[in-house]
Amino acid sequence: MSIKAPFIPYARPDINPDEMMVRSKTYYDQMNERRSVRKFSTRPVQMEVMENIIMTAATAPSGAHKQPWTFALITNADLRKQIRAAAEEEEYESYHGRMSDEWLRDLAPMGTDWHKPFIEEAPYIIVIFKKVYDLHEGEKQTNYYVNESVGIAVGMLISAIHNAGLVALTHTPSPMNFLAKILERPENERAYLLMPVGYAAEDATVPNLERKAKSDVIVKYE
Ligand code: IYR
Repeated sequence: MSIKAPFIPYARPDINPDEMMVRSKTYYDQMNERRSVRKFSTRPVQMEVMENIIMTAATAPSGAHKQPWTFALITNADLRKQIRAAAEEEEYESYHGRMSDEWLRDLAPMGTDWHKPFIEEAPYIIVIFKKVYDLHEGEKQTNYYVNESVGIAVGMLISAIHNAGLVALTHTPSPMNFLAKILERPENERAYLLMPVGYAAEDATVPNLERKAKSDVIVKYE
């Protein structure tokens, strides 16, 4: 574990209220530009950029600081081919019977289907694994709030990707146990999400969606 000293002083540099206002608005405007993209360019991205993005995600808070995650960063063509084939097989079944009519109706505006070419086209695939428990020298150790912890880390991953000028898709092939098998992950790891990362294809489009208004998002108790 990574606690070095019992407690150490901590302070953030003081930001004056005007600058705070500007920063909060600038960041909101920047994040409000983010969109999930389903068509990727094959244009390369530096490995170190990807490492920085992932290490940003790994600064996330986690239950008892257990950091219950592994980020598989995949460029290997053969693995991508296998992952795409397995994902498309599962997704074909989902779109042809496993998903309810209501679900398919709700998804129709997103223009999704069972084809997942982005798994081979994007320069990187990140598969995020949650560690349902830790394994230390063959001994099981409990992790806490694993879904919350990994969800927070993925949120931070998405912001880091957007901040770097790249795009991503939160892809949830279902079921996704094939990922741990193909990537030969240890028994304590379960796939949480698959995320292609890179540049949007030049002809990429996104659905013309609106986000909820402030009044629909925030309920104040003053
Ligand atoms: N997992 C499928 C279906 C899907 C489900 C939801 I909810 C989405 O927001 C998008 C897709 C897929 O990835 O296509």
